[in-house]
Amino acid sequence: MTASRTGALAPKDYKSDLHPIWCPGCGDFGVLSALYKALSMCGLDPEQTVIVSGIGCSSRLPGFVATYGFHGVHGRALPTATGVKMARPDLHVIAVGGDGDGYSIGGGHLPHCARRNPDITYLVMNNSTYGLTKGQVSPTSTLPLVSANAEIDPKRWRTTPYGMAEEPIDPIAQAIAWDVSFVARGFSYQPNQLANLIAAAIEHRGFALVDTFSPCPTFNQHQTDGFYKERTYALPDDYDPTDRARAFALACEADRFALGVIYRHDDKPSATDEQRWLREHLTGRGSLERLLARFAYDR
Ligand SMILES: Cc1ncc(C[n+]2csc(CCOP(=O)(O)OP(=O)(O)O)c2C)c(N)n1
Ligand code: SF4
Repeated sequence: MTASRTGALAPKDYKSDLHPIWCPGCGDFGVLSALYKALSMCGLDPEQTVIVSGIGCSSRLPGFVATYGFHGVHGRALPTATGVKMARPDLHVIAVGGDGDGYSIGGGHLPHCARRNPDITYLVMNNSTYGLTKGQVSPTSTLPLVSANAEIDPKRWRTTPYGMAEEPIDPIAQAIAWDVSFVARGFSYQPNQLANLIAAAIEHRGFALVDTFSPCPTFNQHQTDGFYKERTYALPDDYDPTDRARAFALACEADRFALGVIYRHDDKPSATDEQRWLREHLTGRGSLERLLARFAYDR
């Protein structure tokens, strides 16, 4: 590894020896490059950093970063990452994955992670499809009900050739409703802005979600980079992310997607801090010994 001018590691120093095997044009390349930059901006020590994922194209990401990594079970990135952080609060823990992994099979973990508020960053590469399993619709797909539209190739949506009748979920609105303590949205075609968002999420104390539009050109012919370029806009400088009602209203905007830090609740106690307090408190009072003594018995 080489040191940058500031003495910190440069983005390229966080690259592993593995070259990404994503399709040409996959949005996940932009997310990976933004993550390298954010790790460098935050000056994270690779030996003190763990990246945890589930299963999916996006969940391959830990292999491409020269930190510790854990490629786990589909949908279980958050419980695994929480376990790592609670066992080793000194480490920086980043969970990554897709919208199927995070909002469908693993969706039940999100509200509880929000309640616990562990000090971890969660990066969701939202391509609105199941890329690795060849393009089924996902919980964030907005494929129209009837796919007569020539822009949508039915061969690419083999499991839903006539479109889809279900309403998509909105991960940003859900996260705000659950009081996730840092909620941001990025776009993989704006890697510099995304790097700033990821760096802010890493520096946030508590659970931070960065949902990123990360198009899948191979299987999602509907939510393409052009689709998001037309519909996204940057939040103005005077936007106040601590106003929860305003953030929720913003998340509910139809066909218009704000990019930036949409909501933050900085003074929400983090599970990491609570755990430290409990450990110190119990140890100080000798409660552990008293607890163990209750199990002693005379033969
Ligand atoms: C328990 C379990 N169920 C289903 C699968 C099959 N499977 C693997 S990846 C995946 C979906 C991946 O989609 P997403 O999380 O959106 O990630 P992407 O590939 O689009 O990045 C599924 C259903 C699995 N590996 N394990
Ligand atoms: S299938 Fe889609 S998500 Fe998977 S690597 Fe290819 S472009 Fe990326």
